Amino acid sequence: MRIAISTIACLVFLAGCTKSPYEPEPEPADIWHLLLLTEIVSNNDTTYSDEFGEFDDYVEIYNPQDTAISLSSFGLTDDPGEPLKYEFPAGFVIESDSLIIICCDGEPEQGNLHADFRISSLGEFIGLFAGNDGVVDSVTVPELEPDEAYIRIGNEWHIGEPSPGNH
Ligand SMILES: [Ca+2]
Ligand SMILES: [Ca+2]
Repeated sequence: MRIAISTIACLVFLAGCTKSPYEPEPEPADIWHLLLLTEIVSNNDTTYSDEFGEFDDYVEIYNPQDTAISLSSFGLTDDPGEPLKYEFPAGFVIESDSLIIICCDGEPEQGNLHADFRISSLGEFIGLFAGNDGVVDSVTVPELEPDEAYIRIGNEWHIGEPSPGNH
């Protein structure tokens, strides 16, 4: 029986390897900047508190599209090798022209929009991924002082005043 199973597994593997070299690769989904990272605070003393009154690290995300976008299968991460470190809740939608805040507090038990990682105030990569389709937006945050924000202005990033949930 063990031999039979391994033979089947081998055949399945071989079938996967016999794809014609002349078939075009599927086009990658056009997801770059579908949504934008707009503001990151990694050293939050008094800027923004979550629903428990805690001043946590946070990431602000903006939907610049004309339509609402479902974040099912999207992930937020501080590790490019683990795109889905935080997975958005199934069915979660970001409305058109709207901003959302994800608390990066390492306290996923506090609710849907709490990621299981924190952002180093010394600087760190932050990326928004569309499942396995690739990166939607990413930035390397520099070292930040208390209550400084790393903010997107157009396509450039600057250290500035935080405006959580607002433009
Ligand atoms: Ca919290
Ligand atoms: Ca903002």
